Amino acid sequence: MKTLSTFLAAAGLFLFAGSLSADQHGLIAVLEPTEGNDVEGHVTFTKSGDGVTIEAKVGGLEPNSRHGFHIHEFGDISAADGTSAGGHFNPEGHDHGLPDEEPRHAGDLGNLEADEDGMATMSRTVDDITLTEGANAVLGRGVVVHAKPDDGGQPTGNAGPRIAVGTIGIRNPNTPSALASSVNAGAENPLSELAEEAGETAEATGEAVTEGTEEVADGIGEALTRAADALEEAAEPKSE
Ligand SMILES: [Cu+2]
Repeated sequence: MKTLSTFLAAAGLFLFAGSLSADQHGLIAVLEPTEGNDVEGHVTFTKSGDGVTIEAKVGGLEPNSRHGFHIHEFGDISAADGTSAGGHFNPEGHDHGLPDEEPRHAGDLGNLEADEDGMATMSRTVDDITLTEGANAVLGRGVVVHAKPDDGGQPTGNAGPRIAVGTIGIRNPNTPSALASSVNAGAENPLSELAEEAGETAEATGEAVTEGTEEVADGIGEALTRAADALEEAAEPKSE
């Protein structure tokens, strides 16, 4: 009985820790290109007061283009064309709309706007989704980048095929991608570079320590051998 209750307590703690980390660290969707496309990036979801801040960094788009950008119902990205992600995430059964319109689908994030390098960043705080709680929770759902702009038309904005998709999961706070998302993106991201440098330094330090320790051990070994030789010599009777 004691074992069982200990086990249940541990399991409860584990579940608690799971939802706690999702709320503390936020969520991330890593976007992968659908078949025939080269678009990739990531989207983070961070608790912000009563709302959720969504930050996206997406590359590989056509220069100066606009692309419909939505949370979709399913985190299933198994279909090569992304259709397995289903329709727009719309837990309240509203009509489609652009982000500054009400009502609209909870998953309606409007458009990504690519710069001349085909890179798009977006930051938006919304109050109609949650990370993990209730019917509007986005954990486990999908993010879709479309080939065409979302024009706000019914039923889903006429945004065309899906060029990148990702599943929304719990973010690891220790990865460079999580760091990168908290600042303005761009190819040269100072934070992710810093994180990379810190990682390399830590690795180099680790190697140096290992090498140094080995050298010291070698040195001690040699000194002991010399001392033993000297003792042996001293113990030997002088025959000369
Ligand atoms: Cu969509």
